[in-house]
Amino acid sequence: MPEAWWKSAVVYQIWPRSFADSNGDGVGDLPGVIGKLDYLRTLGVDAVWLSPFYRSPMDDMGYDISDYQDVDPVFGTLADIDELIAELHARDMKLMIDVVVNHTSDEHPWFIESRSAKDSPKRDWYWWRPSRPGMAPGEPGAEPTNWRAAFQGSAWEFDPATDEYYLHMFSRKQPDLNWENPEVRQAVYEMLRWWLDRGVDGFRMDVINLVSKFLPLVDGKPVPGTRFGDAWPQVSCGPRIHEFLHEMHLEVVAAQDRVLVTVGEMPGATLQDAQLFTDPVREEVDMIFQFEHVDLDHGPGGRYDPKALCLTDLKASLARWQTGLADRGWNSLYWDNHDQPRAVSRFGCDDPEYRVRSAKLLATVLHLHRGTPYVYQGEELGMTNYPWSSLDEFRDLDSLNYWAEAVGRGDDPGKVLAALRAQSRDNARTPMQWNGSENAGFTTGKPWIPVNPNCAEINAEAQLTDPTSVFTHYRRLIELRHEVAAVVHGDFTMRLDDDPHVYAFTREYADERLLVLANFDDHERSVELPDADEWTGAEVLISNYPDEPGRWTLRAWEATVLRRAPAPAVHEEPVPGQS
Ligand code: TEU
Repeated sequence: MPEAWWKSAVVYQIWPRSFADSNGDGVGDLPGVIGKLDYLRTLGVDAVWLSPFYRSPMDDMGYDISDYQDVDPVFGTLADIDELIAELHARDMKLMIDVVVNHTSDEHPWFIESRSAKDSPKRDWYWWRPSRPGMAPGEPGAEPTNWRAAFQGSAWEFDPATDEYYLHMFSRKQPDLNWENPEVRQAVYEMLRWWLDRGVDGFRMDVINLVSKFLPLVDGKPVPGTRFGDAWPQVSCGPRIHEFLHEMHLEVVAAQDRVLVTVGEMPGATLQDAQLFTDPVREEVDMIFQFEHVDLDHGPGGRYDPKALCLTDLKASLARWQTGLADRGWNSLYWDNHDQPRAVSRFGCDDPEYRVRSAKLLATVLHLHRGTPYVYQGEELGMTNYPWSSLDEFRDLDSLNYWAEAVGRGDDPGKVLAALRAQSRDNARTPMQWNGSENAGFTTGKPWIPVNPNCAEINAEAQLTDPTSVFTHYRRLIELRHEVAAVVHGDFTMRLDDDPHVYAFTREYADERLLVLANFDDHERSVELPDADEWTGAEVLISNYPDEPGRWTLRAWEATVLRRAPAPAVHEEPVPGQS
């Protein structure tokens, strides 16, 4: 097999609902995506990860699928997907689709059949349980376990048709599939092979570490402020997870004669888990999306209890993953996706004075790590969080459910809104800012979610031809990954571990060495490296200041990458008389 192409690739994530609307209905669609492929070619990315476009009631914006083998009419048709695959391949880009197989929609025919009767042939395709012993079905507190769903409330929904409950780790419209049943697994593998036959090049697997649960299902530790318990330790990376992923690899991936890419989204997975999941000899997945670094600004109350990020924690975390997967396995690298607030507002500074600089700094730091970088739509423009001012602007069910829960228990609505402003997933979901017109060039109709008013300043049209733009900086970073072997393969060493403001590391490959220096602060910071002398005269590979970088005195949000050129080859003079 040739070397895995995804090791030197940069992947671009498209969340189709907010990318580009071709028909004026206010919702992004597949023809809209196809119309922007030259933009992606200009950026230089190698592959697209396309978030769900399948038939769906859209309770969770497409992560609740009612037909895995069709396109939702709001996004287009199967013919559009075929065209997208062909147009991507014509531009030498790959397509990774998002597969959501921990759960289906409650409107999927499998679930409709399953819920119809206790003796339905598909009953066991989902997790059905009677009420708690001694309690009447449907009575509050009679749920089979005390588990809380990721989107608040109980993880069990009572179904009066058969007087039993079904499990849903996310919304009640997302019942969990029972992977213990081999028929379920075979149905999933068959569906994935069908997509490979259509030409897709790989899969991003939604919450795939939840498909093996610890049995029996038992109560979790109480979650403060709720009447529920924590389900996570019982459903995450259960005893059969490696077996299931290996089986999926054999049934779906190994049979192909081309190199595919698989990435498992795995909230709660540890580095030790990742070392197993991504070890190539185990044949499970190529890489995982881990959450450790994006959970560092969560307080004791979780996502909606945000606290300031401590840079030394971030450095320690990412360095552990770099080192931990250095010999076996592979990292995925990301700041942003459709579930996270915008990185520049969260880890950088979205104040106009430092927005561009800090967006470039974050990009530089991430793209110089070892692993496969993921760019989320709009990140390459330095798009920011939205200035939310009232609840009616939000669309995400997680945000709306959190509001209902928190305000319902008496939390101050102002405080709840502030938490959503910082942490809502809708920050990532406002429309892509193509130009400075009223709807940012996203739609000619009424956008399904508000457009960020800063599209007048932050938009693709203005940045494409500007050599100082965030877009141009990303483009150059992507080029570096393709041109400089040390960026892809180099060993990673964290430097200045305890410095609270400066993120510094080296990459080393053969005789090529890179030094990355980044100041996460609006004040000048100086750095002292014991081997500073060795970098005298080193080439500046990329920097976010236009003039000669400060080197050992870093200005506000300055990021620089230095390259020590390989030592010139020594040519030995042939000794006369010897051949
Ligand atoms: O996300 C899984 C996940 O655990 C989170 O990132 C989730 O957004 C968070 O718990 C909410 O607070 C995946 C998808 O990426 C997400 O969009 C889906 O909503 C979720 O699975 C269910 O399919």
